[in-house]
Amino acid sequence: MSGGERKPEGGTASGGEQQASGNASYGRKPFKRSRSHFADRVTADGGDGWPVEAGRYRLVVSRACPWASRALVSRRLLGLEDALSLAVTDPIQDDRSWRFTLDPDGRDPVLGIRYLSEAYDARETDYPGGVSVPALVDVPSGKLVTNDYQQLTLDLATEWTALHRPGAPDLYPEPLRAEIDEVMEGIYHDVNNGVYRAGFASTQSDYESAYKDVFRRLEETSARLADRRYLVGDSITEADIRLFTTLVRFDAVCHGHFKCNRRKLTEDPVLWAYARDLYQTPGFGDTVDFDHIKRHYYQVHTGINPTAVVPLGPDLSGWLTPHHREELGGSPFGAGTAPGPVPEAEEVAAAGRP
Ligand SMILES: N[C@@H](CCC(=O)N[C@@H](CS)C(=O)NCC(=O)O)C(=O)O
Repeated sequence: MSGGERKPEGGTASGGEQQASGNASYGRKPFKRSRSHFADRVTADGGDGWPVEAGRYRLVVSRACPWASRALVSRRLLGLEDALSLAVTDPIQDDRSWRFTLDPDGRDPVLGIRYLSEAYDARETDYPGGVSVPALVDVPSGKLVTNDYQQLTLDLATEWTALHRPGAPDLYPEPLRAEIDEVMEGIYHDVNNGVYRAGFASTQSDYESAYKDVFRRLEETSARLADRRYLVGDSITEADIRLFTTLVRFDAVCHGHFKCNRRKLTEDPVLWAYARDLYQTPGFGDTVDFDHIKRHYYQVHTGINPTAVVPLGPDLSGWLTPHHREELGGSPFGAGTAPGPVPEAEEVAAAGRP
């Protein structure tokens, strides 16, 4: 399939069979997210052949993508910017999927490739599946190592510790893991993926069941967060990162484009304050590009937005207003400290910020 067409997630208007992307599909069948094909892990002991090593790997993301955005936040919180370099794709895929058109000559300056698919092809000839972000690429060989977004951030937190900055928080503390996993599982099914199930549903009943899951879980989560600053324990964990990446997209894309419109994020005082608190925490909001987010969803998913017109709203100014969540106690980084400023080359353009 080298060089061949790779349809983006939700990109077809077809009501027919499953689409070409290996990651997601809709037609008359319920939206189904397929599992990551490449699940090698980069670990401290290099058990899969990929040892943690400063400068060896490149993290390829789209700032539009919630799954990739988890890794963007983790990398910042853990201070891995120097050890793990970053490539940001154009938020709009073409028929060969994610591309490096934001870079000079349309080529990633480190990997020297124009399409992320070239790293997939370097790893596996005739790989038949879709190309997805986030992706971790081995710089010396140009080969994709993993596109397993679920494991990737857990490994950044627990396997990359030798390269963490001084004062990096523990995002997956051992004693809290069972609780974090349980919270994340419900949030994954009902919220992170629930909004996609609602948005890509092609039958009324699939849509309604996903919609109900989304709001039932958001209401439960709102109640949980009413008197505690973070989801688990007293500090930011992986669970907060995963909830944040959907909440920050909620009013911009999930409410309108994905028809999750029972209420906006801004209409739930607890969740809205929680999301603002995280947005204003170094390492969260400074990775978010609302311009990339809106253009990606509304222009790429032509199956559900055939005109590809991108809405001008919502008004983003509220993201910077006081949240008062510090009154609930807890401390964002536990015994650690806040990350330093965003490296200049990684700053989000003004168009993507409130
Ligand atoms: N589908 C991926 C999860 C990450 C994902 O879905 N990323 C989206 C962007 S938000 C993607 O790259 N989709 C492929 C495409 O749209 O071509 C997986 O299961 O590993």
